[in-house]
Amino acid sequence: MKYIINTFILAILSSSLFAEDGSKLWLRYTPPEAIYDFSTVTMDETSPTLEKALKELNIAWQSFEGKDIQTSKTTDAGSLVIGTSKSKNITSVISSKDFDDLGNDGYIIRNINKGGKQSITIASNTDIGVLYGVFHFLRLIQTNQLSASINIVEKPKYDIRILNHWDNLDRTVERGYAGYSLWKWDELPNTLSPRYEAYARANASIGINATVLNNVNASPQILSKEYLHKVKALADIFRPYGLKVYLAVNFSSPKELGGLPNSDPLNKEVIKWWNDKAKEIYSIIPDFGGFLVKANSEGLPGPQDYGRTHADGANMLADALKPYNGIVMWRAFVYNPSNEDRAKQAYLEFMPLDGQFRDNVIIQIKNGPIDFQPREPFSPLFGAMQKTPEMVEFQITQEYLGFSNHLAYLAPLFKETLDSDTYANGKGSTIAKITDGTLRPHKLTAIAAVANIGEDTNWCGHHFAQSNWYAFGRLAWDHQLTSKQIADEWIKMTFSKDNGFVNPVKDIMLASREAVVDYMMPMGLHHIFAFGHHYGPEPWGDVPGGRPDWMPWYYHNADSVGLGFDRSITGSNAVSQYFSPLKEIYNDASRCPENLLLWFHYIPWSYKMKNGRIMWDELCYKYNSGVQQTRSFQQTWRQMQPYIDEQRFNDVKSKLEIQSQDAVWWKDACLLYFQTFSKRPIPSDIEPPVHKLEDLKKIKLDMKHHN
Ligand code: BDP
Repeated sequence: MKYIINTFILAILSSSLFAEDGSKLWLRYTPPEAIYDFSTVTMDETSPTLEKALKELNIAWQSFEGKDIQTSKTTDAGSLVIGTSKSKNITSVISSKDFDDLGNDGYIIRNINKGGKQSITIASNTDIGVLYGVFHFLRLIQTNQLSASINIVEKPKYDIRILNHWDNLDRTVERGYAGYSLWKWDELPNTLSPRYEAYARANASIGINATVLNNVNASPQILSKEYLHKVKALADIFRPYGLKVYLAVNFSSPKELGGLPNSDPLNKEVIKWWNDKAKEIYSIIPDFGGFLVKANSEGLPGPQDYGRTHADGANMLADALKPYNGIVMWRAFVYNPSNEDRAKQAYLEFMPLDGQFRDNVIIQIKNGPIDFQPREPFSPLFGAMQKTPEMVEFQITQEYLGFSNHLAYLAPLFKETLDSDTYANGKGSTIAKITDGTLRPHKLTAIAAVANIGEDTNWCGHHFAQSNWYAFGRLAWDHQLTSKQIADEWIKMTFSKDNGFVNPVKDIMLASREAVVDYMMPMGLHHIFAFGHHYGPEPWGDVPGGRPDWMPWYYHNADSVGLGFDRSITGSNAVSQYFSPLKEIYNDASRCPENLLLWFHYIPWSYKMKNGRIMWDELCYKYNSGVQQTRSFQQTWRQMQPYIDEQRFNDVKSKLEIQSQDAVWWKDACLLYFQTFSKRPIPSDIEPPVHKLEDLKKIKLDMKHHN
């Protein structure tokens, strides 16, 4: 305690009520209650990454104290010592044994008493670990959590923590709602936007160490020499922040870009083309990460075009990258318009290939078996492929959760998947433990998410959408953090540390994803979005001649008797893809979790729910509760005005208004439409619809997209 009083400088609380545009993300460094004195930082090494660590400390100190930090090579001068296990300053106070378990990215933050002088030491095996440690230290200060007895040892749960940008070369972003792409391909490699470094820095601050720059629906052009040099320019900026570059590749590149007659993975010329391309890439970008591949999915080319398997395709690319330690992330997002339930298809295609992939291939699996819906059960492929490394793909961008208009804090969704027990290796085989190597040691562990980042000043369109980028990074580092902890630290750093703000806003965030589920698709309903753009409801949607598995009716199956998709043993039998006891639980409507009931079962309108209500009534109450929640978010937010700057207060206020109106739109559209089948009244104690079904059916938003 004495130590805190001696060395901590009390800072004057200054509330930031001036306008803020959100561009600083969670790196605002507003002065906390107590600041640890790091006016002089001791460091006896140098490297581009360590320079970034110093630069970050300087940004923070400038913001806290209005002064630059000083640096010193000897420990006598400063009360903050940073360095790697090669530094003399570090090895004189931390035993080499302590570094054994840290791996590449881990670090120690420890208060060390040397000859009566206290100092905080941030140490790692590598300079990137030091940078991560510095960000952790600054986070502790900003959230008022730095204690005198600090002794932290951290290392990430996954080796590769990667963002997937769905950015096209013309700078549009597929499913992006925050403006054009950050990557200004036309100007690269000569003109370098300052946002490239800001992007890398933000990622490093939450431990994200990898990024796929381009859309999975990849243009072959990205592999041209011209573009590789543009990619190199970005990689050079990202490198000191530990951020590795990867590319999504089009499987037909040998044909489309290389002019070969085909792209058959067993064709010698094709193999040579990829080998040469890999060599070229690594000569330009020596630490290039590898490829992400979407093949034979939604009309994209792939090995099956030549009668080959996903393994044939993935292995050919893996062999080309192997000499350079590159990897292939091969996506399992595959489905065809067939009679087979779409939810079953990835499993059916990939299970027979288990054990056939090279060891530098990892299968990237969307969290649910369909497609990033507000709620899905987890994909049954997790844990099922016993011999193949698997990674989760989340979607941070809110394609199916109200774009950048709706406040939906997604940590609870991410956690729901990661904490799901697959029972693959018996009880306790959570997806987190399967994919992070705890239960099955694999050479490769990784976790991915589709980014929500664009050129908008506030990066993500909605100020609160920043929390989802943040939450993904934090969970990729440590999936045991709770959604609440993550929200708490994000709010304190992004908005205000005042409890009058933190607590109510945290409540909004924690309730928000469930509210979206309630007003869009409660009880396991899914994919009843408007065609193409997926904004707003269209349960009646039908495009004559269109793919059935892109139509809402395929999923909801409403008729005069009931609602839902029968995936039980007597239905599509998708339940059988899960391990026991889940398959039995999901198969039995009375045991199936009610929040997935209509996912796994076709249920009569009059079916009795656990709370005694009939299914139709419960559906009405759920939609209504979603609407009421958005209203309560608005009410709470209105009271937050005194705590934060006007600009962000107003931005969020108007987005909450849109969300609330959209929630009513969803409720009315779904209830009025389903009522044409159920023929039952909407319970009198819920808000009656304010729209007419005919009017809602006429809404056609001008947003173009293929499915
Ligand atoms: C779907 C999106 C589509 C993507 C596809 C994918 O609607 O734009 O290309 O996922 O993940 O959800 O490949």
